[in-house]
Amino acid sequence: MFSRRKYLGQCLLLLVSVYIEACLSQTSEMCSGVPGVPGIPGQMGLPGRDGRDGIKGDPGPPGPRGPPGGNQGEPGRDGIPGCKGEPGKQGEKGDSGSPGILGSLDHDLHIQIFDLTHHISSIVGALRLEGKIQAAGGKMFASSGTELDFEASLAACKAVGGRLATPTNEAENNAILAFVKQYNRYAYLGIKVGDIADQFHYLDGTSVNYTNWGKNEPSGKGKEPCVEIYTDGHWNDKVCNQYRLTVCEF
Ligand SMILES: *[C@@H]1O[C@H](CO)[C@@H](O)[C@H](O)[C@H]1NC(C)=O
Ligand SMILES: [Ca+2]
Repeated sequence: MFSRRKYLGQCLLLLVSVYIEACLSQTSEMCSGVPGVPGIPGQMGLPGRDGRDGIKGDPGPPGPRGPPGGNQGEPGRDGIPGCKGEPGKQGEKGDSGSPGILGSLDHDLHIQIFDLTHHISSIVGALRLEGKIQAAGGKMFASSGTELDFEASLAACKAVGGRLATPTNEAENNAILAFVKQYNRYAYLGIKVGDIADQFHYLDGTSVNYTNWGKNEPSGKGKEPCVEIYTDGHWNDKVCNQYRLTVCEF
């Protein structure tokens, strides 16, 4: 009995000491044991999924030259300019250009032209007021008041930069008529018979597009190669050596 109880006591004591030892190892490092041997590494896992695309890399070096026989390449750039050539021969003079529009002119020039135009129209106005000038259809007519034969009248008008008065419509005929009435003298016109009798032309050879013949005129049948204007404005073919009022146009 005694020995069995003694054995149980020893067992109980052992249990208590093991328990205390276990409790102490949980609360103090002092109680940790020697590290164990490392385990065997595990097997390699499955490959991961593909990552996202990276940024574009630099271009690689040029490839090797290809075999001959390819298509011709683009033309190369121009070379260096060559030496200056000999000057060419001077060309013929061109036609003079048309006058530019006023808007493109210098401001001062514009004012000068304006003043000039004003002065000219003032002079023309004063001369018209005195009956020295008759204007019609862009032409101006004037008379010396003197009487000359046809050739001398032509020369007199040319000498002052004009032409012998030549009516191409009723307004111009009336402008000439004003001087004929003013001086009460007939005047020669710038119209003459051509190579064919009774065929009258302007002095530059072009055919007439306006006539104002009097009754039964022209009557000369080529014997009266010049034309005079009466004081009623009608025309008559006439010999050229008479003295008639000189009327010019400008
Ligand atoms: C004849 O022609 C001129 C210019 O060519 C013109 O000014 C004139 O008005 C013309 N006359 C007639 C009657 O058509
Ligand atoms: Ca006649």
